[in-house]
Amino acid sequence: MAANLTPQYLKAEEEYRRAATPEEELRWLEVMLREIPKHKSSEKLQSDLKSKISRLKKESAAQRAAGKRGHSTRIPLQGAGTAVLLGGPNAGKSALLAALTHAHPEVAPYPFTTRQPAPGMMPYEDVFVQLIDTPPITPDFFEPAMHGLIRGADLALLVVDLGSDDGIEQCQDVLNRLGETKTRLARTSHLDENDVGISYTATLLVLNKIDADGAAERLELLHELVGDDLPAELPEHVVSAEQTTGLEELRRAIYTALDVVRVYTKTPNQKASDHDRPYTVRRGGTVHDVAELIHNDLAAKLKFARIWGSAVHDGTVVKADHVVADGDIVELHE
Ligand SMILES: Nc1nc2c(ncn2[C@@H]2O[C@H](COP(=O)(O)OP(=O)(O)OP(=O)(O)O)[C@@H](O)[C@H]2O)c(=O)[nH]1
Ligand SMILES: [Mg+2]
Repeated sequence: MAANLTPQYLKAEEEYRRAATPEEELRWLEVMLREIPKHKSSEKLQSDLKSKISRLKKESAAQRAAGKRGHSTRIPLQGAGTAVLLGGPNAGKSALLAALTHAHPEVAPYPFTTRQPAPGMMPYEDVFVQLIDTPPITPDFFEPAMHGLIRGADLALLVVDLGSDDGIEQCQDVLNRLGETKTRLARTSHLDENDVGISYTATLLVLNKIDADGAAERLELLHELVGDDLPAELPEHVVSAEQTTGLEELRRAIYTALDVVRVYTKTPNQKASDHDRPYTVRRGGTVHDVAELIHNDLAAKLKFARIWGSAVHDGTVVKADHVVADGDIVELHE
């Protein structure tokens, strides 16, 4: 990618990667084109962006003429971040949602039990992470709304069924099916170097039903396939949704993968912060980002902040661009 990309460009790129509709894609591509530094090393990227923009404009004009509208199911994003559960039929996606959250999805010993994406909130220490259960992906069945869900999520959990001899192949089917689209899975979330239209979502491999007969042998077989028929780079977590084995580690891994920090706010007259309700911002986020979560106005009027935390002396006065650390208590002054 071109050097010297500005924070504004990178932010637009992140929004584009997560776009769920052609309109959203177009909007952020235009911002990317406007913000890209105009020099020799970015020429290829500039021309890629221009051709993508003109193609999308043609497509949406054609759709309008045909009276069609882009479809997407938007589940309002909540909590410190969102992880989407994916996998073949019967892998245990709904059982995992039920074990990790207070949601009560239907869990049943036959395929295609789940028909609609459904969210639940997973408690982790003093925050919540949104998990979204989804219908299965098979060579013949791929709900179109899944694209937007996967792109928009911070993390994907690819669930593999170690309780059935078909489980590994069904996982490969999911990866192959996604490989035919522009929505794919990888170790980290990013856009493709050679085709900015391809969006990768960070993924954990969740190997479920380790309690089942023959699961240990299937796990060994799976390890033999990693690197050839399965991507080597995905971190794996061996669990049993039914017996809750490995679920605490999985919870922590999900939260850690979101790469957020928790910040507690207090008002100048308050002695202690309201420790029950932290705000979460991406690691590297600033005091300004925290203020924006509270109110846009507050962010605009912010003069300075005082911080209590591990990286600073108690009550240190900082400006809006100060990078916050996990556990910081922040007092905002307008
Ligand atoms: N032994 C064992 N069985 C499990 C485990 N997790 C889920 N199951 C069983 O596997 C079957 C399928 O579970 P679901 O959670 O409905 O699977 P799903 O992936 O949501 O399936 P679809 O919605 O059809 O895609 C059910 O009979 C569950 O009881 C587990 O950890 N161990
Ligand atoms: Mg299900």
